[in-house]
Amino acid sequence: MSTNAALTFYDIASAPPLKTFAPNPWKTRLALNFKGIPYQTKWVSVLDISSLREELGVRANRTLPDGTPLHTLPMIQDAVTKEIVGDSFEIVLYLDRAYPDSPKLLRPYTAGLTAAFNAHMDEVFTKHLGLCTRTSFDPAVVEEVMAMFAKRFGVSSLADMQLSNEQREDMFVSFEVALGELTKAYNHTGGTADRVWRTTGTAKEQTQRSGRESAGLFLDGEEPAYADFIVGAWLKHFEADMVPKDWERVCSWQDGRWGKMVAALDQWSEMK
Ligand SMILES: N[C@@H](CCC(=O)N[C@@H](CS)C(=O)NCC(=O)O)C(=O)O
Repeated sequence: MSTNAALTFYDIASAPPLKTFAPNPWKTRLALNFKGIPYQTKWVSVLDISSLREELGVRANRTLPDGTPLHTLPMIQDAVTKEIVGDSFEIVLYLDRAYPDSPKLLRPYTAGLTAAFNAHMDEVFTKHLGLCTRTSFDPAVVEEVMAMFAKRFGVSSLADMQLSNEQREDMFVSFEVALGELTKAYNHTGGTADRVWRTTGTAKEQTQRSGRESAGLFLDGEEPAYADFIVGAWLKHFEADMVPKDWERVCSWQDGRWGKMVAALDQWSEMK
């Protein structure tokens, strides 16, 4: 782990050994590694994010339903430019601007489109977070963290939010459908052709699948753009916080696309 890089990346501390697990910090980790920018990680307890941001004078970028500001990570601090950026998408804009000689995260004229895609993916994956039944938070703080989340959701304990087997099964189906919709973007078919992702069902549906066009593992072929890191970051979160057999189920969908994609992101996943 480098300790004297100019750029500091603040990530949420996991259980030891420290690793990225939360989706938005994953977006930044993948982006920094892809650009090859030297950096050091500062691991922050989720309970200390507010005090850290307040100390550094970085405003909250999320608001809870009751209007309370919600302080989050990732955040980066660049000792060269003296800038501190505390939102994963703003970090991308900053990195492409401040490090113009490194590979671009955003292709020309795609910032707005990618921002909309980011918001959409956050919504799609957040809706299925109930399938993540493990947690990567440090056991030393996990009880306090769960109590904080329960308070946020207005329940006395997160156990009150546990899904029944039937609800869980429905959520799996909904998640498979949602990732099927996303597969249409990878296969460049537009928005109507369900046959491009249905790998199960009647024989008729299966034979319809021939003739599709596949772009490859990433949205636009072999080279990833930031939009791929958005999807990859969320997948990595599900991989970390799902029980292995549930993650394997996700990996079996859509011709195994998601497991292959996560494996392809390994080269930009190093914890520095
Ligand atoms: N819009 C922000 C959202 C960041 C965010 O929601 N981060 C989560 C982790 S993925 C967080 O720090 N949560 C702290 C908490 O919920 O207390 C960004 O893209 O950076």
